[in-house]
Parts: sequence; structure tokens; C-alpha cells
Amino acid sequence: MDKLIISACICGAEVTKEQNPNVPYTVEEIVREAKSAYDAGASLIHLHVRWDDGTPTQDKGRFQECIDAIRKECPDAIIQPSTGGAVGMTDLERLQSTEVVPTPEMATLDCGTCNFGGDEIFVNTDNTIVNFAKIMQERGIKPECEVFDKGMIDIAMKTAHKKGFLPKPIHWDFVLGVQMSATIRDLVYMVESIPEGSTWTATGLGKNAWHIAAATISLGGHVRVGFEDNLYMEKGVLAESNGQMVAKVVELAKLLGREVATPAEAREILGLAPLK
Ligand code: KMH
Ligand code: ZN
Repeated sequence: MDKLIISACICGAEVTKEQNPNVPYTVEEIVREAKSAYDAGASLIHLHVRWDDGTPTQDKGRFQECIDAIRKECPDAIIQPSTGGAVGMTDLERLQSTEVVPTPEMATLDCGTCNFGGDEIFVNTDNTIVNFAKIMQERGIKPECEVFDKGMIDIAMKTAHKKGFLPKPIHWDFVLGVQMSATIRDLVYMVESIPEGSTWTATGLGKNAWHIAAATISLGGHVRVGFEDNLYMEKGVLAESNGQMVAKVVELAKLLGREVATPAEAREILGLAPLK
């Protein structure tokens, strides 16, 4: 079994300080949260950014500022900007996060449209998926395919992969508990549905975070945790930082006998070039 890559989704676009005062908005807060996760054992930072008032943005300048500042504190972390942004953003807005310098090693590729609660719909048409994958390929960015249900695996394969813009081995992130439920059965179904040779990460929204993390560690996948997906350490106990959540995953890994990957080892597992 590969060593365990821990991804920290430190900020997200939807969660607020009203829900947990430790959710970061400003550049300083985003750096604080990235560093807490990195120091605790995360090798990958999945990044959304906000304006100081908490409004989500895909502004290229804001991404550049945050990534430059994170890089100073977490020199070898894999920084993976979101191209999902927030519900309602245009494709052009969303793609700005791939235009920072130097070009990101990875970025997310959302592989289908899904319900995001209430009247919110996160739109990713087949053409969007193909276009994003093509641009990432041209820029040398490795996609992490965000799949919110099994159908999105099929969509990714019959669109971007079939057209040659999403070559194997593909890296997937199973986001469970948004539109698909988040049982162990769901997780196993997703794992058994991806092409051979793939690598995968899983995350469970809210209360699903910890059983999905434990099962993922046991099944040989990689784990994502952080404020984007969950605000609690356990029922009724708010997380103080992303680092606290990463530390809980490190502890679970230790209990289950799985070693945690360094950023260099994570790059090797994901097929990324070593850091120069
Ligand atoms: N905030 C969601 C609408 C991603 O980062 O690519 C999209 C999202 C997925 O979080
Ligand atoms: Zn995200």
C-alpha cells in the first residue's frame, strides 16, 4: 500500500465564520490555516480563496497573493487551486486560478453537474469538462477529478479521457455526502468504478468525515479533510484549525498502521515531477 497523502481543504467557498470562527478569509488567515495543516502532516493544500469579507473569488491576483504567501511557510507543499470556485461563477472566472506563476502542479477538474443544496446547482457541462481538461493539459497541470457520484466517473471517461485530454493514470477525489450518500458501501462502489492504475482521495462531508477517513486509510486511498468539507472534530465540537483535523487523520493512520507521505513522496505517488 502506498503511503497516505493527506490533503487539506482549508477554506472552501461556502463555509463561513458564523459557522466556525476559524474559517479563513484574509491572506494571513489562509496562510495560518495552510501552515497548521502542513505542520500537522498534510502534503497537499486544496485551495479556494476569499476576499477579506469572506466572498469567494477566483481572482488571479488573489490566488497569486495567497499562493506566494503559503509557499513561504510551506515550501514543498503541493498547492492545488480549485477550478470549481463557487456556484454561479463562469468558466472563465473559474479558470483564473490556473494562470498563476509558476503554473500550479495540480488543479481540480469537476466532472459533472450536481445539486448543492436548496436552489444551488454546480454546473459542469460536458463541454466545460473537456475544455478545462484541455487547458490543464496544455498548461502541464495534473487534474484531480472531483467526482460527487459514480456517474461523474463515467462522464470524465467518456468526455475528457476519450478525447485525449485526461490521460491515465487519473487521480480522483470522491466527494461523498453532497449528492451521493457517504456510506462505506458508497466508497467501495466508487473505488471499484475507477480505471485500473488510478490513484484516489476521498472525503466525507460533515459528520461523514471520520468514518470515510478511516475506511479510506484501510482501503489504500488518500484522505482529504478540512474546513471546506467539515467544521467539527466530533459531534458538537468545532475544529480549532485545519491542523487539528489533519492531526486526527495522522493519528488514525498510526492506529491503522499506515505511514503518512511527505510532499516528495506524495509527488511520486501522484506522478508529479519532483520539486526543483
Ligand atoms: N465550491 C464548489 C462549488 C472544487 O474545488 O473544484 C466547487 C468545489 C470543487 O469546491
Ligand atoms: Zn474545493
